Amino acid sequence: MPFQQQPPVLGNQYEDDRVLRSYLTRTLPPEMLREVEPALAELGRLAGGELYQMQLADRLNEPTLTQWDPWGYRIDRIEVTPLWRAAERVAAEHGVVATAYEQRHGRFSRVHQCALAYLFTPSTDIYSCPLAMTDGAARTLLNSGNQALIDRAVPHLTTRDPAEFWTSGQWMTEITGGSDVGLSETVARQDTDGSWRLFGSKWFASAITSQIALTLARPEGNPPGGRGLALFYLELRDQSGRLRNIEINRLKDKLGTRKVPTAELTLNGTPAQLVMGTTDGVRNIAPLLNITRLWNGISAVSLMRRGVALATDYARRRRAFGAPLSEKPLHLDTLAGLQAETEAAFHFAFRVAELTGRSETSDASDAEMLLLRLLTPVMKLITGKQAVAIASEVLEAFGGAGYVEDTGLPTILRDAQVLPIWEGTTNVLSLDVLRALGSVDAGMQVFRAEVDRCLSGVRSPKLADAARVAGPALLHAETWLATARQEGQPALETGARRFAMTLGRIMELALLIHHAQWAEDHQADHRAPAAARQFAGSGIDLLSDYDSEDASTLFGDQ
Ligand code: MFK
Repeated sequence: MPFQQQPPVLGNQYEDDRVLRSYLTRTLPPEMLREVEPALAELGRLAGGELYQMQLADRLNEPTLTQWDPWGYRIDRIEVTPLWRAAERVAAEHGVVATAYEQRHGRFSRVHQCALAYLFTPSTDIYSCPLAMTDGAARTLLNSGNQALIDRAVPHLTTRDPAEFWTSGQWMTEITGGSDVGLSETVARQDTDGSWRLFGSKWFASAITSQIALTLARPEGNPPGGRGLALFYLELRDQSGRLRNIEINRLKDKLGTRKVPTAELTLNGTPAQLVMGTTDGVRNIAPLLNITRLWNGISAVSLMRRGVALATDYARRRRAFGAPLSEKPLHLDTLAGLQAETEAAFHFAFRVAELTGRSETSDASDAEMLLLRLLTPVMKLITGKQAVAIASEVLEAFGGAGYVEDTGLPTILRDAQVLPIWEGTTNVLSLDVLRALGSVDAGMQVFRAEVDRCLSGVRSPKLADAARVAGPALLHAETWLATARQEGQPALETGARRFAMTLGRIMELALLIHHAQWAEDHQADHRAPAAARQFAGSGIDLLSDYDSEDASTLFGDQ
């Protein structure tokens, strides 16, 4: 019988996930965990079973745009793929957005929702994109206090009924740039009856199948820059289903996220409503950005987890040089590194979920609000980078099979590559970290307090060794910040990415150690401590051996 390789297999993605289950056991009240576990197990079953099989079968399908009907009418109809149609229904029915707003478990509702999103995401080809924006739009409208819009849209955005469920777009990016949003050229004109119409174009409008969008436009006469923009709400279609003075010019031909219909749009007098005030659109849309950045992190760890789950299973099925890969010390060491990165990223993303939940129920102290503001961009930028690196290693762990499209593996890498780009690139978020820190020391103080909280209960000698890596790295980051502030803005900006990524790795290490000590004490688990030790040895201080003048020397005139 000729050799036949067994493919990797996924089981129930909740039941098989030691890290998620252990984390939820530590974090949630026991009665709440008992209540929510059946729904998590059901979604885990779907994610490892039907949805995964559907995802593999859907591989070659892509969304289509039909701009004209046979009689010459402009219709701009988008068809999404069968997987995406199923994903919308599953997402609504399982409350992947709704859970955060039903508030059955107060501040823990956000953790519960993120656990659902984490299970749902890797089998649904970035349907997390419209869900993230929908969640962000619901939060932004609720924060805005605009009762008419809240009554109109939020029940649809947060329902479990697929027939009533709406998704939202987030149209910020214009051809002038996706980062420097203050350059936006879309104009808002007010009619004599007080209503508003938008004129301009949007260059990267993701998941264009949404029913509503939040967008930015400059009311005529407003000054340039982000402050002169206003936040608008619009509904894409009229009652007969026609787009309301919106033309979809084309769909983007992207490296990954191929199932997401991302469009270039022209707004030709699109009716829209002000959400809150006629200025400060960037500030007013920030709640949406922070929620989608949380989703970005949850998506990053979920893709990392998927890749590592497949690579780990495959290592047991693949023999080379006389033994399964799972018995080869070097292969195991590689997998251990991937697992440690994934666990560290997991604890960081879910810590931001916890803080978000506290902020949404007014449980958060001022210090926690500041911590959330600081950790959200740090978490987004570090997990995005980790997801790309881990996805790349996962493909390598399969050898040539990881490079072959119909294994489904290359999609993980392509999709992961969007995570450091959208919702703020690594550099833009590094600068946002400086913005969040401000010019006083309060930001670094809450950061240090969080690290201390995590490390204060460490008793296990091996974990204590890992914890000792965090202290010097944090001191170095604090010293760097103080020095760079004295040197001025160019020095601060030059080192901002190394600084932010160092903060990210310090926080991941601290949270991982904190959980590992708990898991050792309460679950006799020696794997979480092993992950913490691996991670501690994998480079935490990225500011070391760095000379701020190298960049200008390399790119200067001489
Ligand atoms: C898988 C899940 C992921 C979901 C994907 C969804 C797909 C959608 C695809 C996309 O739409 S990607 C495009 C997303 N775009 C961005 O993330 C924008 C990236 N650029 C930035 O974040 C820039 O830093 C920013 C646009 C905010 C710069 O604009 P400005 O006008 O130069 O900012 P400025 O003047 O510093 O800040 C204006 C105000 O907003 C300030 O408040 P004040 O007016 O009170 O001083 C800031 O403090 C505040 N602000 C800015 N960012 C904030 C924030 N407040 C809270 N949180 C933030 N993150």
